[in-house]
Amino acid sequence: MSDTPSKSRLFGLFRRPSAPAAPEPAVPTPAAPESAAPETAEQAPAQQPPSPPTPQSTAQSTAQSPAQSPAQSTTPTTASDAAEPPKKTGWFQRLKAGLTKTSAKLSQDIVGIFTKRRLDDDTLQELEDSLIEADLGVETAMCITEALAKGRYNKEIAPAEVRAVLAAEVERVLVPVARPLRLEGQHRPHVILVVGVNGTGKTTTIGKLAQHFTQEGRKVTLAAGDTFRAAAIEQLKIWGERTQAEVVARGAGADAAGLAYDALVRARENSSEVLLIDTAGRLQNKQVLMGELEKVIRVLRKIDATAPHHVLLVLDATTGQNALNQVEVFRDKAGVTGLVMTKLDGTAKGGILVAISAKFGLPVHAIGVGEGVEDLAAFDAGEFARAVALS
Ligand SMILES: Nc1nc2c(ncn2[C@@H]2O[C@H](COP(=O)(O)OP(=O)(O)OP(=O)(O)O)[C@@H](O)[C@H]2O)c(=O)[nH]1
Ligand SMILES: [Mg+2]
Repeated sequence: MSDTPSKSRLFGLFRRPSAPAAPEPAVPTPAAPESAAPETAEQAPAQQPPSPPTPQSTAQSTAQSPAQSPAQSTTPTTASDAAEPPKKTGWFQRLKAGLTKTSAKLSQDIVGIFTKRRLDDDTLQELEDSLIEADLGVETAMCITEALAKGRYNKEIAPAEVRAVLAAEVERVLVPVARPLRLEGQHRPHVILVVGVNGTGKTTTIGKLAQHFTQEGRKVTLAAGDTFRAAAIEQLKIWGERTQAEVVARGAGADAAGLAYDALVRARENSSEVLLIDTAGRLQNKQVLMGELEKVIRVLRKIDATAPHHVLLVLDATTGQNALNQVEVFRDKAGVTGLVMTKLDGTAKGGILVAISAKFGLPVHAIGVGEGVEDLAAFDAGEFARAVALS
């Protein structure tokens, strides 16, 4: 398959640009939370790559209305869509590269297990162990071995056939959750609250989404709701400058719920279509901090009883099994409506997305495959399955 996604499958959320984008400098990421915010800082970011993003490629993500209800589609196909844009060395290449450790290990195991051996209880058990080690989750591992056993028991099986079954089963789990982020209804603004533990990529994802919505012609306001650190506020302001989005901020130490309230008032005043609210990273087992998120939501609802319209949980693909607990707690406390998984460009643990999908069934809206503004891709079940099982 091609590493350069065609515009048609380049996401419900993003499509290829009509014009190349200018190179962008990296938005500096504040240092890991320091002592000023000890309650948010107990888990260092799993990965905070210091390097700047790849210079912006010729492809910028722009938005397209997603697909849950075609009638809701808001992004027209433009004339420029007809022209094939310049090729970008692919995000899918990076996804594949990122998942190489996972896929190479699986592939090696499969060859080791099935070469010149019949498919029986022993080989199935060995395969199940290998799949669990790859973070795919017990449930998915069992589904895969069951699917494989059907009609093939006691027969020899080629490793390629095993990998094909693996890809098909992974895709089967992921298809229902691969749902582009969609601005539904007539909300003004659509309020998108972005939550997650420290360093997962929340602020960067907000920047990428702001870019995407702005390029779609929507007015965007950003709320610097990570009020713990001045550097976090600055980081969002830079994204605001870059994406021409107004940023509502207060000084460090301000009340996050009050800031969110102000931001929603302001976003209404300036007729924004989208309000993206950043929040401080917080560990899911910190009751007080989780309570603060609940307060943010309560306060927003004083202005708009339907807000927030999306609560995005940003997960770091390098985290591994802890991500399951993050999903559970943030879902219960903050009403997470969908997931974004970042850093899939460099992890041996990307299989966790399959386990999360099988367990929670929450929509996976997008994946991050790099630090650059274009490095947010709508999640594609088939591509992910192929990257894990067939590459
Ligand atoms: N490789 C890679 N790096 C990413 C991706 N998304 C974010 N990052 C990097 O991850 C680091 C943390 O990103 P932030 O956006 O600051 O994370 P955050 O969740 O806002 O962090 P806190 O506010 O400290 O909780 C930065 O160095 C980002 O550039 C991604 O998809 N791939
Ligand atoms: Mg942040």
